[in-house]
Amino acid sequence: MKHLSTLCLLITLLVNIAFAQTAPKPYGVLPAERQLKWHETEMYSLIHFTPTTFENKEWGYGDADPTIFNPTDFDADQIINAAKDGGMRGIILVAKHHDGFCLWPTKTTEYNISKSPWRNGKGDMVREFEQACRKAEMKFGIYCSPWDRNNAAYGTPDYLPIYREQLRELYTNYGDIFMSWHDGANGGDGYYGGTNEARKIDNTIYYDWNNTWNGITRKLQPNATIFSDIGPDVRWVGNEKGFAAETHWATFTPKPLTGATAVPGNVNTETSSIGTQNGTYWIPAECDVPLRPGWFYHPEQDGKEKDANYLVDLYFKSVGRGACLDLGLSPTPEGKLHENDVRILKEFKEKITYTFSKNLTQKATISAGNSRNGFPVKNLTDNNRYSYWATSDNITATEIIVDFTKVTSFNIIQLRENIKLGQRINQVNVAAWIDNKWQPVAEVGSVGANRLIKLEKPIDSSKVKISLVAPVSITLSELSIY
Ligand code: FUL
Repeated sequence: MKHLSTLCLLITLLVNIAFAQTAPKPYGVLPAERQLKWHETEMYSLIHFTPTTFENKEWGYGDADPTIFNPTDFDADQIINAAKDGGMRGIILVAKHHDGFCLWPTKTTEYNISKSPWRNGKGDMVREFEQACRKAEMKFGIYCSPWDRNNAAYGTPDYLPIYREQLRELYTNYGDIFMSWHDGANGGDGYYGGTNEARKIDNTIYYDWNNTWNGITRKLQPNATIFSDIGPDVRWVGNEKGFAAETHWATFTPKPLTGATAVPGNVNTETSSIGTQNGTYWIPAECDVPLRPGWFYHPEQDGKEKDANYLVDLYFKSVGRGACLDLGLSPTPEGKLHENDVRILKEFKEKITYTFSKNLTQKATISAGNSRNGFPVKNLTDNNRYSYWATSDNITATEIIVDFTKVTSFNIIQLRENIKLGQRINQVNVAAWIDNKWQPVAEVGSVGANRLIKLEKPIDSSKVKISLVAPVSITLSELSIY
């Protein structure tokens, strides 16, 4: 008896070894750990609040008297909690905008918060935002504008060491940041130490980004993703409307606008919303858009905020296309978010929560045309973006059938790839079993970290068929239907 069971065990072991398949080989370029974390963040907010708010402008000229920066009721917790209640998982604070005013007591310029009456010149607004984030368990990121319309040295070689020192201060004194954000607005007229003139720079070389990023950011904040129009970790989507292209590749081969080399300031952003299938680098898109018409608060824009339904639509067109949504928030001169903004954020989150409250695949029977040994379809419904179902190496097209057993109404199909293996899938066809036959209901050309397919109207059907195609074996980590 004992021998028999040992024999059985041995046979099972041998069978397992014979049929076991190794994990599929990754395809193309892959995300770094910091980029995986960024994808998981999905939604965060960019906060603009500087003397420009008090001037009721979008771009401060750099000449505002620091004494105008005097929020009477500043409350970082109110702002951060409102963002959190809107479903944001982090914020990026504009620590310095183009006007050059630093929200922290920097040693690099006199034009900073210590010259304002706020907290009697003893305040540090970067710190207050950072601490409010830590308290609310929100990620914290920093935007420090390279263009500085106040600084007398701007446009000369003396400015770069000043800017770099500002980054050093910000990356050293405020804990771990998840994103280091660099806008692309550069040069033009400004105060520049009182000269009031136009200064032009060649933004492809002036900031020497590679050395700034490799020598400072990577060293001081190795977990932060770096954002600019070209990456290196996250690319600008190419519009400030908040959406990526219908087909979005996290992989990207930046094309130069002119000349041979694509560098920050010289990239054809027309292709940025699509990316490049099987591109050279993993540089997914961030979709930035302000909640209000402008990035800064303007009282005359009260009532002109995007409403919750509009935001839900943007969510589908950004997060739902494998990108992230960066929603701009702008405190009022009092130093809080306007009640309209707070309400809209809350409504937005409620709508998202309600939309995704009942995943119909949880109770359905799922089968696949092919399943690689060790990578079963049950991985598709375990709510884990990195566990996955996969096909054998030679299978590059197959189908998954979701059987609800009874007629069920749905209008959203959600797919996720395990992007640790690259972005593979390039065709998805969805069909529903209606009138005793498969009828096509949707078709998309990319999946990536997340894909939301929203049907024009709800469909009543007992079965759904998802046909998938990739240049290599197919892998999918999540399949949900709502
Ligand atoms: C742009 C800036 O010029 C705007 O003022 C704003 O900060 C936006 C987020 O980035 O490049």
